[in-house]
Amino acid sequence: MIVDEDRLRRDIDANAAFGEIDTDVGRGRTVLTGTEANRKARDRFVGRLDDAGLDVSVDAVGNVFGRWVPESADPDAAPIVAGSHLDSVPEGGIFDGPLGVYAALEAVRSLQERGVEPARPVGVVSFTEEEGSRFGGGMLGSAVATGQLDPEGALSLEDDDGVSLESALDSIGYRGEDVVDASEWAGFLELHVEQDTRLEHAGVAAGIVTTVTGIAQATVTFEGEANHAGATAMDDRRDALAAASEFISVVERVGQSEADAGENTAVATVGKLSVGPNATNVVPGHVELGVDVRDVERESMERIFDALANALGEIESSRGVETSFDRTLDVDPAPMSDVCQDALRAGADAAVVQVLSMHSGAAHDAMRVSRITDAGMLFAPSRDGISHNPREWTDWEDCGRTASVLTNAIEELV
Ligand code: HGY
Ligand code: MN
Ligand code: MN
Repeated sequence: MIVDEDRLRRDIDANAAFGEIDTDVGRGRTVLTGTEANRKARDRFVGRLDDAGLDVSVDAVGNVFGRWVPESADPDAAPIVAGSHLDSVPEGGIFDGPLGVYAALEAVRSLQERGVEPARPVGVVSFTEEEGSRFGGGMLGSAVATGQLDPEGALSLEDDDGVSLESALDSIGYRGEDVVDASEWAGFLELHVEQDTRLEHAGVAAGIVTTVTGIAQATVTFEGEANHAGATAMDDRRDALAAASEFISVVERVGQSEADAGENTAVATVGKLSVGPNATNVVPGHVELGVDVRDVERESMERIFDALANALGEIESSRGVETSFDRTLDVDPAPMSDVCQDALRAGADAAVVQVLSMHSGAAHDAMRVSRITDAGMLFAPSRDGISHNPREWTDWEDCGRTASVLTNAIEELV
């Protein structure tokens, strides 16, 4: 194996301690952007970049970028960059993000230790707020790095308590200058856990991503009338939560029918909901929920949203509630570049690792980067396909094996 699997394991293990949650299944972490746990994870990563002799910079939205300019390289040549993210969802796993960040660093250390002489610089990046768990949306740092979101707009985003990204980054000392500009990169590679069972079921060690699914999210509200749960007759109610639950079953039904009609790549989810006043003896007056719709085809995502808009209209008239529907995220499906897919395939051949081509059902920073330069993704197997859950697990040998493929692919491109 051309990487030091043990050193990679130590990095991921140490990172897992930041924001570690108390769970009796697996190892979980909650590392939201701008928290103390996020600062510790960032500090450790910066320290490891320093140890490897990379020049480290932090940009205006906290993207951390390490740059290796070997003697053999033309310092002005466009770099090849690899990386991912260090933030997590609440009670997430320890590999989603950190595998890609630390495998990218391990690739550079491997190139250095084997005396490889790249003709161009190599970059390692950790993007801010990929999960969108605190400031909403998602893939925020990579959106700024690719000009799809302006830094000011990003910094003004607020969490549920009204805290801005700007003050959150200031509070941990990670609001820097300028912005990482991915348009200057010759290409970008992201190693990530598959978060699905296809590699495991096929018994194949790595996946090369063809297309990253499109993702669109919306915030939907239901305004009914809070009232006494005991004294209000059933037909006198405008129950916001009952209305929302009818909508939620439509989301599931429409997602399922689109999946059945296609290649089972369409998904639709309601994963976040708040209800007011949230008391057992009060008919709910207000509900706000988040909808997440994805597919590798834009058209099917729009068909799902059209069906949801119709359902809201029917629920409004049948239940006498008012609803609102605001798109909060909208990213087209992202084909990965042939150049990067070929480099990953060559990297797998060199490492004698069998690969499978597949789409990604999860969204990733690589989809943002693919808009302005060559981008590619490599998957490592996920045990039982579980992710966004402390049970998320990828064997250390698979981490090492896919990090070797990533390293070979970088070597192909530099
Ligand atoms: O939601 C996603 O697909 C990614 O984990 N942010
Ligand atoms: Mn994730
Ligand atoms: Mn991720």
